[in-house]
Amino acid sequence: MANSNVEPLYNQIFINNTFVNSVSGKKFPTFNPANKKKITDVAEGDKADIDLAVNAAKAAFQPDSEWRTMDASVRGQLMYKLAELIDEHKNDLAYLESLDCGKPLRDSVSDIRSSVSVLKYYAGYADKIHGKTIPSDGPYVSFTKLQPIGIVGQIIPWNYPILMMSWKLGPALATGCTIVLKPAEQTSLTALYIAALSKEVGFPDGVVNVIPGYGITVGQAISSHPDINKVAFTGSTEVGKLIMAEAAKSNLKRVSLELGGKSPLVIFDDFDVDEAVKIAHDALFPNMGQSCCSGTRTFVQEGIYNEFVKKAAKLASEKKVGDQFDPDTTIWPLVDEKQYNKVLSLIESGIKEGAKVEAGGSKVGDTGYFVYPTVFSNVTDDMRIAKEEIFGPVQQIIKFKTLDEVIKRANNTNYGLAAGVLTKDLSIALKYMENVNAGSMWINCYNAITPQNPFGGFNQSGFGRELGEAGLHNYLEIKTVSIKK
Ligand code: TXE
Repeated sequence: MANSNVEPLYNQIFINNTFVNSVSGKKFPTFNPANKKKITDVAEGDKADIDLAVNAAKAAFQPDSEWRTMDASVRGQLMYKLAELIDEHKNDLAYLESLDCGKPLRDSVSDIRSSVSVLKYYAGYADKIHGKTIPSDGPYVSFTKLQPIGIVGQIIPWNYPILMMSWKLGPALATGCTIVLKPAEQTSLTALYIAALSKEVGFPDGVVNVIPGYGITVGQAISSHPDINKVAFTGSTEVGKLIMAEAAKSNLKRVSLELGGKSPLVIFDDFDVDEAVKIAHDALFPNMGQSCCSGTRTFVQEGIYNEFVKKAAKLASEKKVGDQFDPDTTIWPLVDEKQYNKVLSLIESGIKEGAKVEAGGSKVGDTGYFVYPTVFSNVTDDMRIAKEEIFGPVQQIIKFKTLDEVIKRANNTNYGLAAGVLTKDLSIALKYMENVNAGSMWINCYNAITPQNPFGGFNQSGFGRELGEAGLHNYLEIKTVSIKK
């Protein structure tokens, strides 16, 4: 493995607390996107491996199993221990995460800290999940019992591999489900490492299973599996639709989807321009723009538009492109060739359709998947760069005049994941908040994502919420019990 100081390196399938090769014996490579060099080969799962993992998860979910009979408080303690162990291993995990997906080491460390917080937050919930007593009509004493939904399939993306794993494991473990998780094919290594840590803290066999592989094989086997009770997915809207169709065709498994976005960040001219430029920059460029809730449609009111564009372009141009392990760099590679080509072709479309490049606008050499931080002005709502999710470091600055106009334009999208507004006028902020369709609404800030705040989408950004108390409901069935008096 290139430049690694992380030993052992986990690159097999994890089923029943054991690392094994795939049934087919096949493997697939994983690469460092900064130099396109192979890191290692990973065991490639397929339907047969998913069948084995589901059998393990089913055995772990039997009524008399160790997991089902464990006190909920002990389940919480196990989760807390897992969080602490992840924290202890954060240097190795961060190194692997950065190597595999290209993000800088400090961002990987920060993702791991957030993941630890998410797991601890949900660990606290394990013994606080309860139903209600109901004053029902008739001669009954009625109450609800909230039960774990059962065997859950979880399919995660490559942009925040560890963090997305924690968002999925946290509520599933707290509610007492058993898990078959597929990491993205680009970034399997840290998921397998965390699987090893889950064994070390003492989760019973079959509770956590991790099957690397491709979407079309492993992902499809999860979403169509007759014995999986629920699938949770984070990824593209296109694949979200396929997963929902498979879930419907197979066994009507429950589905929660966290999909793409084209989030508006609206800046009124009563707001300090320098602060707005900084907030808008940080709403988009972290993680090379590869975030589902990035503020990619930057609407700026006409009075400050020109000044804003000049300052935004200057800030983006100051970024230093380079290796994820060099602490002096501020922009890093995209995850793989597919994303790189997608981002470059959308930049090209912006230029062709008449938007003005104020910064960047091209690739950086050919060593890795680097793209210059790009700022477009003169963007109109009908351009592809204003409509499609770019998932790269590309900012669209769009001019607007009035609140009513910008509310309509902000809602003129198939998505609805997040929205932001910067203004000193409370009545403007409140009207915007009431009328713009988005699962997260950020006023005078952006990316206020915390373990306590529910996160998820309106429209084609998906449904179901992750994080917060709401995140538990995806993993629970309500059983209503009535006893005759
Ligand atoms: O996504 P995919 P890709 C968006 C973003 C990006 C685009 C494409 O715009 O440019 O999607 O990225 C698994 N059945 N987001 O191609 O394919 C796949 O193996 C079941 C937004 O990487 O959706 C991986 O584990 N699973 C996003 C996961 O789905 C399937 C994060 C995501 O991959 C599957 C990532 C199938 N048929 C991309 N096909 C966000 N919401 O944060 C693929 N997968």
